[in-house]
Amino acid sequence: MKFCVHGIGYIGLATGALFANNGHDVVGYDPDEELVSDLRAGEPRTTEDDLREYVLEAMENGFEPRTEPVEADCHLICVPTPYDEDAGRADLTYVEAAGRTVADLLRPGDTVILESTVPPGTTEEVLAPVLAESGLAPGDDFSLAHCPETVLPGNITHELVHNDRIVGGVDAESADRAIALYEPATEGTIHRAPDATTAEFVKLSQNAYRDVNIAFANELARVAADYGIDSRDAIALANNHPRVDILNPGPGVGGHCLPIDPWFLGQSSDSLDLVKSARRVNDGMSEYIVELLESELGTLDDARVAILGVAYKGNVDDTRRSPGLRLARSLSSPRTSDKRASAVTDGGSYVETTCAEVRLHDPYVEDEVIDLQSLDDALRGADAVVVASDHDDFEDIDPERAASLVDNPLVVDATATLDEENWRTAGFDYLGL
Ligand code: SAJ
Repeated sequence: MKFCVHGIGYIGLATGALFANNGHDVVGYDPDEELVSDLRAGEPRTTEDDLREYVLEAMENGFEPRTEPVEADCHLICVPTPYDEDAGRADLTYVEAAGRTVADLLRPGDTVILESTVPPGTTEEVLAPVLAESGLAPGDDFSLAHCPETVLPGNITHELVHNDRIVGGVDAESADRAIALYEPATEGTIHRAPDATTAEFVKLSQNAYRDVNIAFANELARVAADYGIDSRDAIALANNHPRVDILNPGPGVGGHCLPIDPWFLGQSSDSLDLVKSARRVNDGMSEYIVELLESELGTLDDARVAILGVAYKGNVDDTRRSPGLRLARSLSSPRTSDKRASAVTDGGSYVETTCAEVRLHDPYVEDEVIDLQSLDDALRGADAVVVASDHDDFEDIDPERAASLVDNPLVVDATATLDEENWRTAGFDYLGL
């Protein structure tokens, strides 16, 4: 069967490779010429080695990256759906544009599947009308379904094949057709949702559930600190119960999915409450760490803070909505100091504020815009060290060497990545969450 994948970023690339490696004839269409030429030259943009191998295998199996879309029996839409902060809504520009591209190529009997994560109602109310501009009717003349991707960055190749999937069609035949495509290519169970909107809702619920669970862990971490106990010990013990599975506290929740999907879920509803609070709790973790540092150091005035990890989580190079960068922004933005309070009380005309000097280190990230330093440069003269991504590499940092470089041996291990005992032995004040 002939496939055209619209958008060969992270998800489209992997999904196109999946179908190519399962015997289909797949074109990966993307207007980004550099992306396509890199791929054609055998250079997929990924730090995941097994995904690279999987894509290269797909190229040998005929997977063809192109800057022009083609007619196909199945059009898979895997385009980005950014969150428009100002509007507080999903930006569906790319979905609409992909829909127009497909509409120009659509033939009776084709199948169109939307994989991008979208607010409930998008397939039926946004994509279907765009596709109908072809003169063909969704459901009657061609099949249209939503089959959300659910792969975990860092483990994509395994999850692509093994995860269960949810499929919802605009009618029963659309769902049948989509299920028939995914079933032979994957090993997980393909679950039929009653309709496309339910499939969209389910995907968003999965991510909102995880965000709420992490928020609960983060709240427990703050409460545990008030009792002087270790939240991770407490959570591990609590999780021995057969119906309790609390996630891990950390410096906040980043990435393109968990911090955004709760807002997509509530986009056309006034009923978000717990989910909204969870977002606030998770976003508040950077400020919590700032307060922790302020209380340990007395003041953040010119304090040098080394943040280890600007990727949004361990062992990935993605910095979108990264907790480490959020913490850096909080530390670098001027804060009201006691001096300012007295200046105001004294009726002084100047405002004195304080902020820390932040150094960033991340061995996984290459980014021209982010000013990253070597580990030694970040640690040299530091008054505090914060670990904000659980990269495996950080487990190998030698605490003795770190102690010889810093000015003040204080470490906040927000991701529980370091060996507490070794760091304490090296002379560090070790704080966890
Ligand atoms: N985090 C914690 N504590 C935890 C687990 C995670 O603070 O116990 C933090 C991470 O450090 C990170 C953030 O949460 O900052 C998100 O990381 P993640 O590994 O939980 O998830 P993502 O965003 O990489 O991928 C999620 C996954 N969704 C679920 O597990 C329900 C993935 O399966 C989805 O495909 C992906 O979103 C997506 O594309 O929607």
